[in-house]
Amino acid sequence: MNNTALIADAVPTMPWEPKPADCNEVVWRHSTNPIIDLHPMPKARSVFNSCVIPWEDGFIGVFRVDSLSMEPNLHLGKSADGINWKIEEEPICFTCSEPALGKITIAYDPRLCKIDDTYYITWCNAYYGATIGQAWTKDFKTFHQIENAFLPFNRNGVLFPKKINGKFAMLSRPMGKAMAVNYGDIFFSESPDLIYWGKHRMVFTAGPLKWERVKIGPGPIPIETTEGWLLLYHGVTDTCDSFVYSMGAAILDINDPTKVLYRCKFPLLSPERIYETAGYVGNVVFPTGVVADGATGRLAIYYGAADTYTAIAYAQVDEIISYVKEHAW
Ligand code: BMA
Repeated sequence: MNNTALIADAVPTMPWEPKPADCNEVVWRHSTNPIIDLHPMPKARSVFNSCVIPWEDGFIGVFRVDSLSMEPNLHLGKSADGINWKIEEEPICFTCSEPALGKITIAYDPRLCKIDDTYYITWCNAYYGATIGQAWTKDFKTFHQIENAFLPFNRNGVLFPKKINGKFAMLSRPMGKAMAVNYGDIFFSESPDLIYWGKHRMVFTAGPLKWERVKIGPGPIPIETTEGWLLLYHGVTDTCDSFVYSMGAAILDINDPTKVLYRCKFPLLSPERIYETAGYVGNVVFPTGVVADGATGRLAIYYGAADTYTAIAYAQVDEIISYVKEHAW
């Protein structure tokens, strides 16, 4: 019987490890993290900030693969268990009827979202600066690129897995031109057709709490629950010489996600393990994917670690909801 707040299909084959007896946290790490190490295939330096989804009897994912020359692009991967991945050597080839958009030079931090019978990929796309690229597929064989959602500069375009009030809905993080200034807050936008996006509304801004005071951005596709949309997001703080990226959580109203019902004052996962603290960019925990099992309320959260590795963390949705409510600010 389904006795969890999670509203999702059952995923009996999803990756899972029970919480270790000595763990007092709401989120715990997969015991053999990282699941994707450096140089996982001949032409790749690293794979991280990627997104996976149940597919046929196993899982499929769109991966950020940084090449040997460090250019990021999007590659398809398949897995039977969600842990051991076979990632294609060549980037996804998108068809696009718009010559101005069709030549992808840099693409990173993909999200993969199923709405009805279609899979949508959104990513950080280079078009006179970072903006949100969009494409769809029904079979993971042909991929149709459509318009960018927004003008530059924007990062982290995260679709909701259902239309809201009859419209496609997206969270994103508008930003300034330079990478390290004009920091980001989380905004909501809606569209009748994925081409024309509007009704942009601020959802929440980087907060006064130190761990997320510099910038925030939406993480994986929002998780539908009886309590509202559970949003995992990244929050960034600064130190004397760098940034620290952690994962936080908030609960948004189910019919009007611009309303924040609860926002947790503590991060749920921060860089602590060596694969999170040391790498191409140290001290980065960057969640971009989640697999949710509606039968048990289990979550497997996929996150990029130190802009170098792919790792998994686990949680129970009901435990996260209680924790967020108990520690809301
Ligand atoms: C963000 C993006 C992510 C990256 C993170 C930490 O702005 O560039 O791809 O993981 O910074 O470097």
